[in-house]
Amino acid sequence: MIDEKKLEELKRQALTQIKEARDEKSLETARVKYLGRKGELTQILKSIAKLPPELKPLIGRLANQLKRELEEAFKEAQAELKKRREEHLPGVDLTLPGRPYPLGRLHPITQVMQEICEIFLRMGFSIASGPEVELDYYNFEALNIPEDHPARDMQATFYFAPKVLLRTHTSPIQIRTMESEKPPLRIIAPGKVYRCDSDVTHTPMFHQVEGLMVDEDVSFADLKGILTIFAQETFGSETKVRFRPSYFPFTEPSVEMDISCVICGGEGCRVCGQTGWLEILGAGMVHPNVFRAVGYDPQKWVGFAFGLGVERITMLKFGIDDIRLFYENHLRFLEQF
Ligand code: 2NM
Repeated sequence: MIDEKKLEELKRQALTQIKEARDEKSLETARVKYLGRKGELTQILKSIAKLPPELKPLIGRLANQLKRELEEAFKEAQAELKKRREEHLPGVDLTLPGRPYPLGRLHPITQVMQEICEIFLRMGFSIASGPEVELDYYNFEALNIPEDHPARDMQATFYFAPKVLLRTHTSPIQIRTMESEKPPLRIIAPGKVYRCDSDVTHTPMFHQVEGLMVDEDVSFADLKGILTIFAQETFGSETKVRFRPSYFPFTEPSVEMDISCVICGGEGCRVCGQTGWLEILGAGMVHPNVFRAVGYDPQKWVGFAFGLGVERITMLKFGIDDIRLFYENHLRFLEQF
């Protein structure tokens, strides 16, 4: 039987539960428990019809008043919880995916240097390395570069002391390797080199890959074949090559290799200066004086060597017109590779 005391007890319970609800879900559970279709107060209101007539007016009035009070209390509690939720998470959409971590990557110069190395590794060459601070002997003398050669000029070379300098090419690596290893030999020497030079096409530090093959029966045809494969693997199988006579103190004969222009395909454009050709490397048959310097018998051994600038190859591969972009380290430039 419903009486005033039961209604008072129900009210106390419901208000306690409303006050203790810490989130909107538990508040809704409480609301359903008392005011839902099968809720405790709803059941009471339905059963009023069955009460003795003398009790109906009082209990009916009290029960309906309690219903209004509880509805009001739930509404207030809901508004409070909603307000608190919005204060703690101002405009945050927790269903959005998280921000990805920015991934690092290899510098374009490193990428192209590795690519070049891999082409020669596939042709049986191994990688050799050596110091960046070199002796005059390894950088110049053993390479048959005479005392009065312009490359020896203070203007072009960074010196620490009269005979100690920053290597101006990676050829000293080849000299050191020949000193310590017996032929036959097939090596490439990638690395940083330094020249006192700085403008749109020159930076004081740049990267080279040089190569050297020594055996008893190496010919100029081997040089042409290997460097043609290199050009076609690097710039595409349609790439044409040509060799022009040149001069280096450490090779005889010496050549420069051109490839058909990567931009116009040989038609002539601004990049190739209307010639249809682009110079990409120097090469030649190793000079007998270089073999003598490392103790190889020039009557027995022959070899070819070549050298290329990695920055230039990278610029041609990706259509970059200013070498300084590689060293300014703007992410919007670097992220393109
Ligand atoms: C070049 C062009 C031609 C070269 C020669 C040697 C060595 F040590 F074997 F004699 N190393 N690199 C060479 C030859 C480099 O660079 C344009």
